[in-house]
Amino acid sequence: MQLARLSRPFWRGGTFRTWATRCWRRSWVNEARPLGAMSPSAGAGTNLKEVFREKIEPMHKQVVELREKYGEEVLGTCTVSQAYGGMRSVKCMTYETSLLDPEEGIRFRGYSIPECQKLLPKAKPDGAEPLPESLFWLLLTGDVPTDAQVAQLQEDMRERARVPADVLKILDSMPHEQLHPMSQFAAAINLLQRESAMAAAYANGANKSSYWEHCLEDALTLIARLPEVAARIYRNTFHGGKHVPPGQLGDAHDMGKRLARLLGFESPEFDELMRLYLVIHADHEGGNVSAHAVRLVGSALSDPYMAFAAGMNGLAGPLHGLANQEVLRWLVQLRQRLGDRPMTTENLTELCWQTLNEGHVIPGFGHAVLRKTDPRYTAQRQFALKHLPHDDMFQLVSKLYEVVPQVLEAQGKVKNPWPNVDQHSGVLLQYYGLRESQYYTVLFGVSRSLGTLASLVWDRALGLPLERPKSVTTEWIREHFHKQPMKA
Ligand code: CMX
Repeated sequence: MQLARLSRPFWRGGTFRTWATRCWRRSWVNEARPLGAMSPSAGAGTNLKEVFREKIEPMHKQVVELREKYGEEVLGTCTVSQAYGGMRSVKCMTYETSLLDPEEGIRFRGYSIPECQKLLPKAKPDGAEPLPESLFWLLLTGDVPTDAQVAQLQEDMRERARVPADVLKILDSMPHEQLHPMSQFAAAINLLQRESAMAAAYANGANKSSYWEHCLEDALTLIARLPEVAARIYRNTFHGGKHVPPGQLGDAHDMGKRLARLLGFESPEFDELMRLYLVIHADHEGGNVSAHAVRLVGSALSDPYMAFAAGMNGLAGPLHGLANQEVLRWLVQLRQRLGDRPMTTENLTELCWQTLNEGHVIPGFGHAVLRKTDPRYTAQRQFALKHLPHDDMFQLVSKLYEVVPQVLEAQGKVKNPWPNVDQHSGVLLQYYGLRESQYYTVLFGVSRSLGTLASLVWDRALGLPLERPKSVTTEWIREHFHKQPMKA
């Protein structure tokens, strides 16, 4: 009885067993395109959809048991200050694909960034950075994939990758100089939405137990198409609309190299940078603005395109993903302000104070959760030390690592004075010739599709309900606490 009551939100109108039976039966007869170009010999072992399908029942079971056992336990509380203060540290949601520790930084399915760099499959023959598709596999299934699994996923993605011609035409006709690349990006995602399998299935009365399949279908198609969309925006806005025809991509089999080539870059080092970039920006647990926006909008059963577009509008804020654009602008301004003076601690300290006294934040430093240097910053620093140790801009960033935390600590209000991911990414991109900083957040967005959409598939697989927290007015707070005795 207790179990049935608790499990109701997951599979309304029945026990887990009846729900699961319905689900499996439906999935055997489903008409959705199987993942991967299934060759006769390809078994479920290399097919992402089939591998994922097997993960759902045990996960459901675990959630039901946990809710039965601990459903009435308090996970977190919310004070009046937290309600006014952006809900910092309020534990009130679950998110399966990654977890952020304030001291240690992000772990993708339990693996730190260095562990992912070591364990995930790389490009053949001599790639050193993980393949983005391998991270998607890990985020979705929780397993480190084999080379064969990644190869099949890549093949499937390549088949989905072509963006419809009329969508490209609309992108080409946008007012590129007036419209920020992130506005073009969000608009493009909404334009692609007309092909949503989830929206079509819902309109045709699909059963709730099949939502995850349509959601996965949309996630894969959208992720596969984002490199061409992103590159189109870049070439339209900054290179007079001269495009690299996707038909000429040759052996660009993985998402990183494909993106690099479509953007117009030929160097194998830049391919590696794109792979690293796509992997480290993919996911940062569930409460950040972009991930939470995707989850929130998706909870209304808006399809993955709609949900992801919402997340991208959130990523475009300067306190979130747009910080990578702001960092490069700030570094360039710092160099101008420095003029002929040497890059000493004293001179840089003075210029950092100038930024603060002008009423601005120092972009690329601080974090709402992290309390140490962001491991995503460290991964990029290691890439720089390997490939561009003598670059001027890298020298400046390295020097700021020594200076800014001291300035922010002296200012006395920042909870975390250490650098975050955005402090370093622009420096690497400009070194290889991608200098248009207004574009940087689009690359962040392409990467974030891997994490937020993997998570969205789980939301639908677990049947998570509509998000609807309770809000109160200031008047309510005044009245409510006025009537209660104050703590001594
Ligand atoms: N420079 C100057 N002041 C800063 C600061 C920085 N880098 N970081 C925080 N502060 C200030 C805050 O603005 C706040 O000031 P007020 O009390 O006047 O409002 C105070 O210090 C306390 O803030 P906090 O609790 O330490 O930080 P928050 O959780 O409120 O904000 C963040 C986190 C990231 C928005 C903030 O550190 C910031 O603005 N950093 C610069 C922008 C940036 O790099 N954003 C990218 C973050 C990573 C990402 O999402 O991509």
